[in-house]
Amino acid sequence: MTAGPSTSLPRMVPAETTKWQPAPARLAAPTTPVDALYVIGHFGIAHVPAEGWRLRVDGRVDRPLELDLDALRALPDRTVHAVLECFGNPLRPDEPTRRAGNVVWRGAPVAAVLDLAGASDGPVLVAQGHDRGVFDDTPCTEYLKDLPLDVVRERGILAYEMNGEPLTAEHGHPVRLFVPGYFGTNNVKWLRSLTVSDRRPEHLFTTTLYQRRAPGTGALEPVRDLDVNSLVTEVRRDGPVLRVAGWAWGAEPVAGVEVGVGPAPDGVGDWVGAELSPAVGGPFGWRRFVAEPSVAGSGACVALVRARDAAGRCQPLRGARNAVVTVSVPSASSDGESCTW
Ligand SMILES: Nc1nc2c(c(=O)[nH]1)N[C@H]1C(S)=C(S)[C@@H](COP(=O)(O)O)O[C@H]1N2
Ligand SMILES: [Mo]
Repeated sequence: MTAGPSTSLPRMVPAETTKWQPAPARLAAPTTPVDALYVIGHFGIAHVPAEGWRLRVDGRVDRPLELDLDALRALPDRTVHAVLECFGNPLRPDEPTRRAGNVVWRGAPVAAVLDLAGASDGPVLVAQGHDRGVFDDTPCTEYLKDLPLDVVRERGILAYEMNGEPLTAEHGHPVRLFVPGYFGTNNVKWLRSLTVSDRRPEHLFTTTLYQRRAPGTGALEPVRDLDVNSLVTEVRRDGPVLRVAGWAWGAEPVAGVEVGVGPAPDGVGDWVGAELSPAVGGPFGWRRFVAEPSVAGSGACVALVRARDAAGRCQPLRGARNAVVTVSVPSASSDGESCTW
């Protein structure tokens, strides 16, 4: 990217906190507290002071511009309650992960800023972060993503608050891009510039990593829409009854969640439908599920959870990043021993 920065480079802390994930029980609340939300920063955490921060908007626009935080806050604001989820390891997309949270995002609509700049129809919007470093042995002078401009214009926000508080350094202070329904990787933290373009730029984080094969054609495509997925926050065994509760979400509305119990993942018999609550906060929030399947005998067993979306897609049993959750349930007599998943 050639656009010159209007602020000095941030302090980078390539610390251990670049990959942090809470215990599932910490995700029981409908809205995830910010300090229970997973953190991913490929190069570490950038520390960008709000003072002196500017967002640059350039490329195929009539009026390239720079906005400071006050100017951004003076624009009409938009609030969206939505799931943030990590696609997982970009080098191993078949490995399941459960990094997700449901957060209240507040900021300026991207559309307002594009209108101020007189943006063309794109079709690509390139978002650049202030962070830099080495990932997968590749030195990068920035974190870069490209997104379909029409989708970002329709529902993207330039978020300066999470759950009513200014963003923390870990989560992208002072401003990050957030596109409801898209995988975490697209939601560029420590945002520095938006560039309207007619093509996808080549970069480690645009055209190399975070790609997957499209079902059907097998063509490589960037990971954008969230898959249907679920996570378990609570498991209790009470005599012959098991109580399994958690959250389910996806880019498409969740249509059902089922729980199966058996001696081993391959030996699950009947799947029991879970009770589903309405999505928390709107169409991009997650839905609570609670199931109470019965357990035969008192021995150790496993419980499997799978969610299905309105398009009929279901979490696969294995080999995918959204593969079903398997919970190990100890025998009824093993007092004090807790379930693991
Ligand atoms: N600038 C920047 N933005 C980024 C990343 C990054 O490394 N740098 N990681 C992405 C990935 S892969 C995810 S899953 C989310 C994580 O957001 P969080 O740390 O606020 O939970 O941020 C995304 N935005
Ligand atoms: Mo991620």
